[in-house]
Order: sequence, then structure tokens, then C-alpha cells
Amino acid sequence: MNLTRRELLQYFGMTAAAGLSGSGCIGWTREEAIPVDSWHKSVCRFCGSGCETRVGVRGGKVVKVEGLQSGWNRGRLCIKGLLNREILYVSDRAQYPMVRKNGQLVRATWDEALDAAAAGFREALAQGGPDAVAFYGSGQLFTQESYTANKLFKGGIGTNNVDGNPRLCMASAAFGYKSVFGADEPSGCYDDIEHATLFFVIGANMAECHPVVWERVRDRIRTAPETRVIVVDPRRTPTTRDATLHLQLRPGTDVALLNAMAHELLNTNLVDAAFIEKFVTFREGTADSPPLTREDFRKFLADYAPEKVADLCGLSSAEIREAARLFGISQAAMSFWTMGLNQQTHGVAANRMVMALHLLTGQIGRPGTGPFSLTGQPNAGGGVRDTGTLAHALPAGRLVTKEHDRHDMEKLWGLPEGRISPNPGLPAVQLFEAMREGKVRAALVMATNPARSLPNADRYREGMEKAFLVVSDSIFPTDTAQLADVFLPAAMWSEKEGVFSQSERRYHLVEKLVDPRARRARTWRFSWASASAAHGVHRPVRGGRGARAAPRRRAVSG
Ligand SMILES: Nc1nc2c(c(=O)[nH]1)N[C@H]1C(S)=C(S)[C@@H](COP(=O)(O)OP(=O)(O)OC[C@H]3O[C@@H](n4cnc5c(=O)[nH]c(N)nc54)[C@H](O)[C@@H]3O)O[C@H]1N2
Ligand SMILES: Nc1nc2c(c(=O)[nH]1)N[C@H]1C(S)=C(S)[C@@H](COP(=O)(O)OP(=O)(O)OC[C@H]3O[C@@H](n4cnc5c(=O)[nH]c(N)nc54)[C@H](O)[C@@H]3O)O[C@H]1N2
Ligand code: SF4
Ligand SMILES: [Mo]
Repeated sequence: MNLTRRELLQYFGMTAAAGLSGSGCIGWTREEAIPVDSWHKSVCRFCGSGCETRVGVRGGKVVKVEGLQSGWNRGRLCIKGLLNREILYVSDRAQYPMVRKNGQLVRATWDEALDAAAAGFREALAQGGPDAVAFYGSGQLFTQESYTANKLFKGGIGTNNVDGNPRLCMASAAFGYKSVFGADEPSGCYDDIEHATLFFVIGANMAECHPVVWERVRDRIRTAPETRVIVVDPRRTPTTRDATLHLQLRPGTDVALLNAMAHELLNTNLVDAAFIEKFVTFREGTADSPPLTREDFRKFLADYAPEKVADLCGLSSAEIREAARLFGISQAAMSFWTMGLNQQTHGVAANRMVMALHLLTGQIGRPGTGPFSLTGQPNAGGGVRDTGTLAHALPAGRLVTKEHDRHDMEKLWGLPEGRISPNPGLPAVQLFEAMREGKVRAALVMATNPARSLPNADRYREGMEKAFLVVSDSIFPTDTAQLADVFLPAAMWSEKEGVFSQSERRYHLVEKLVDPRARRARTWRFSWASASAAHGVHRPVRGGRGARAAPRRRAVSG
């Protein structure tokens, strides 16, 4: 791409080149002289922030995407959001189905590809019954798409082997919320940011991974200088630049730190006794064990006094005490977290303890407060949580193990009683292990790239090679698509209608504005190296998500 500096800036719709290399690469878009037939409201399809967009269409093509000024994002988009148009027209957009013949993926008609997919599934079902097939989906699918897949596999085929990439991402938060509050629903909303006086950011690098939400936090810091920011991260990141207190703890020691903060809050009486009395149950009693009281909890936490865990956490006890004090005295504290907690082996405990800090201090249910888990993928909440597209779940919080819930769905789906299996299916990692072992013989993978994103991906790639694999993606090739027996090209955001949810549980309708690309359109290539050489524009700094970068980089690099 041979652009002048001015054209490059116009291209990204940025007001300043600094926007590209600064923290989070935030850009504000502006009105430009690009002729547009019509404007439409939409949403960015790249992450769980759910930035609202305004989309210009002309001649059957999307010609402009900019941040919606009246949206919660105040017109801002990050670099990924600014590329929503480009992703539709990149040179490696998948455009036709493919079927593996003599070891090679070759172009096929839709009829041939669908026949081949059906034949592969039929054979697997004949050999191993319903549990020999599986669906592996994604928080990148529309709610309607996930719902339909769930219905087809659980209600139609009769297997609960339905799972998806949110298992790698949000599972700890989901179970944290479910076990503490009874429902997997993040508390609070973006409007709380303007009311918070403390942001407790733990295991999240918001400046790079949720940059537009972070920019709203920074707006608050700019306009209310009394605002405090604690960031708990073993690394220095662009997010820690705004921290009043950066706790650079040893990885994996968050539960000890959070316990120590709870210990300190209880011991210095910075808890909200009236709130606890009215709303908090430490643990209900059972036939075998009496209920846990506040005093029991305080005794349990004696092992976690700040000076006892300081070495383990690689922090000083004074730092831990200060974090607890800031949390306890704050008028309104809001927590944000993502993978730094969720991907720990004890991620659920870490989630529960963040929630516990809010409950102990009554920092919940008022403007500017609440434990607010940030969603990773655009529609993990709406598409996967709400539709129950997971091995143990059914739509709207129902469970496959509950007879009442199964009957409910059987009635709604017009199925005979007993069609939905009472046995939970295989969650993500076990699912791919079962493919390795030859127990799951055929799988449909949609809108995710597990050959790249699973932990120990090499091990599970073996399973994907062995099984009959149908892959649907809008980009070709991905690592997973290369292992497919049948590849199906997918329409993307504005090429189809559907619903995306986001972190604060707002639902967005994505309208169909253009037809999916049917043939090779104009090739668009962009390379950071040439942009840097020609225009002094630097690739944004990314932290720790290297394994994620490759598929996306391939999608837009030349
Ligand atoms: N640019 C970009 N943005 C994205 C994505 C992307 O691929 N690229 N993906 C989206 C998705 S799906 C997700 S899930 C989110 C992820 O968003 P984040 O979770 O914010 O990003 P990560 O880099 O995975 O991890 C966050 C931080 O956790 C820290 N960390 C590591 N170990 C520990 C620990 O033991 N304790 C604590 N406290 N911190 C630790 C890391 O140093 C890192 O800075 O980003 C979303 N946004
Ligand atoms: N090493 C390492 N591994 C990780 C992580 C990490 O930080 N490090 N993070 C983990 C996390 S939090 C996550 S969320 C996962 C994410 O892992 P993946 O789900 O594999 O992430 P993506 O690369 O975003 O894959 C999404 C795919 O969907 C395609 N797609 C987009 N829109 C559509 C559509 O409308 N239809 C169809 N059919 N396809 C579409 C895109 O082209 C892309 O190939 O990775 C996890 N794995
Ligand atoms: S922050 Fe997320 S939703 Fe917003 S523009 Fe960037 S990628 Fe899109
Ligand atoms: Mo994620």
C-alpha cells in the first residue's frame, strides 16, 4: 500500500499520528469527504467492549466505519475498530467452500461441500452414536448463530458435546459470579466509571486490550483528580502508567493478595458492617457443617496477614495494606479484571475474592461501584452465556443435568421428551483430547482457531487431524482451516444480521448492510513494516498475547 502520510491518517480517520502509537491506539474519527449513500448504526466486532459504530455504505460496499459520537464510546475506536471495514475486504477473505481430496483442500460448490460435511457426520454418528460428534463454537458468533448450533446439536443430534472458546477465556469469571451471586452477570455498567473514585484493575491490561473502556477511565481520572487507580500486574504495562499504586506481584499469587486485603479490611474495620449484616451470607450451613460466620472468616484469614503473604506475593506488607486501605476508604470502588485472573489454575477463587472485597465493603449496588469482569470476545456473554452454548448448559441459565430445564427446552424446541441428553458434554480441552483418542470422530468448528488458541495446541492439533473436521471461518487459511476436511467460508458482521452483546450486557443489533463477497474483490494489503518505513507509524506495543496475534496479523498483512 503506497500512501502518503496524510492519506494514511485519513485512511485510519485519525486526528493525530500519535493516536496510532500511543497507549491503546485510540482514534477519534471525523467527517470526511468520502461519498456515502447511507449511514447505519452498528458495533465493532473485535472485542467485548462493544464500541458503537456508524457505518457508511456506498454501491453495495462498506466504505467507512467510524465511532458513534452518541455511543457509550463517545466516538472512539481503537486500531482494531478502525479496521472493521478493511477486514471485510482483505485479500485472504475466504470466498468459496473447499473439500479435501487426495490430501488437498480444493475448491468445491456449496452443494458438494455440504454433502461432504453431512456424509462425514453421518459416518461418525453411525460408528459412535451422538456423542461421537461435536460443535466447537465461539464468542465471535452472533447470538442467533450460537443458539442455532446449540439447538441442532443438543436438540437435533442429541449430544451435549457443544463448547467453545469462551471456556478458555471467561469460564472462571462465569463460575465466580454464579457461585457468589447465583447468576453469571457482571455487576455495573460503563456509566459507573464517571462515579467511581477508585479503580481496582487486577490481571487486566486495559490500555491495550480494552483501550476504549480504559480511555473512559482516563477521562474520569482527568476530570476527577482525586480518583485512585490500583493496578495488580506482574508486568509494567501501558495500563500501569496511570496507576496510583502498581502492585507488581509474583504471577499466580493473587488469591493470597486478595485474602490479605480482606484480612486487613476486617482488622482495620474498613468493612461495611450494616451491609454485611443485611446482605452477605459467608456460607450457608449444611447438615454436616454449621454456617460460616464473619468471625470464622476473620479467623480463617489469620494465615493471610499482609506480612505473612508479602514474600509469597513478592510485595511489601505496606503495599498490601495501602491497597486495602484505598479500597476500604473509597467512596465508590470499581474493579476490572480479565485473563490475568481468569486463566490461573485457581481463577475461580481469585474471581470470588474480588467479589468478596466488594461485598465486605458494600462497594456494590451504588453508582460507581461493583466487580465488573471485562468480556474478552465480542459476544461471549450474549452468544455463549445467554444461549447456553456450553457442554453443561441450555439457554437462559438452564442446565442439561436438570430434568425440568431439559423438558422446558424440549417443549420450546418441539422435541419429544427425553431427546436432550442428561449427560454434560465434553468441555473444550477434553473435547479435543477425545478427538485425539478417536472418541469424537467429527466436529464442526465455527469462528475460532483452536489449532492456535488452545493450550498445548500441538497436542490437540493431532486430534483435529485425526477427526473429520468441518471449519467455518471468514478468513482462509487459519491454522485450524488447514486441518479441515471441509471448509466453509463465512459472512462477517455487516454481511449478515444478528445480535452482539458486550461487557455491560447491552445488546446491539448488527444489520445486514452488504452482500458477502462472492468473488475476489480489490486486494487490500497493509504492512506495519512499510507503514513504519514510509510514515513513521509504529506497530502498537502488545503485551503477552503473541499467540493471538498471528491469525489476525496474517489477515491484514501483505
Ligand atoms: N489488542 C487486543 N485486544 C484484545 C484481544 C486481542 O487479541 N488483542 N483479545 C480480547 C480477548 S478475547 C481478551 S480475553 C482480552 C484479554 O485482555 P487482558 O486480560 O487485559 O490481556 P492479557 O494480556 O491476556 O492479560 C492481562 C494482564 O494479566 C497479567 N498477568 C499475567 N499473570 C498474572 C497474574 O498471575 N496475576 C495478575 N494479577 N496479572 C497477571 C499480564 O501481565 C497482562 O498484562 O483482550 C481482548 N482484547
Ligand atoms: N497462548 C495463548 N493462547 C490463548 C490466549 C492467550 O492469551 N495466549 N487467549 C485465550 C483467549 S482469552 C481466547 S478468547 C482465545 C481466542 O482464540 P480464537 O477464538 O482462536 O481467536 P481468534 O483468532 O479471534 O479466532 C476467531 C476466528 O473467527 C473468525 N471469524 C470472525 N468473524 C466470523 C464470523 O462471523 N463467522 C465465522 N465463521 N468466523 C468468523 C476469524 O476470522 C478468526 O479466525 O484464545 C485463547 N488462547
Ligand atoms: S475496544 Fe474492542 S470493541 Fe472497541 S474498537 Fe477496539 S476492538 Fe472494537
Ligand atoms: Mo478471550
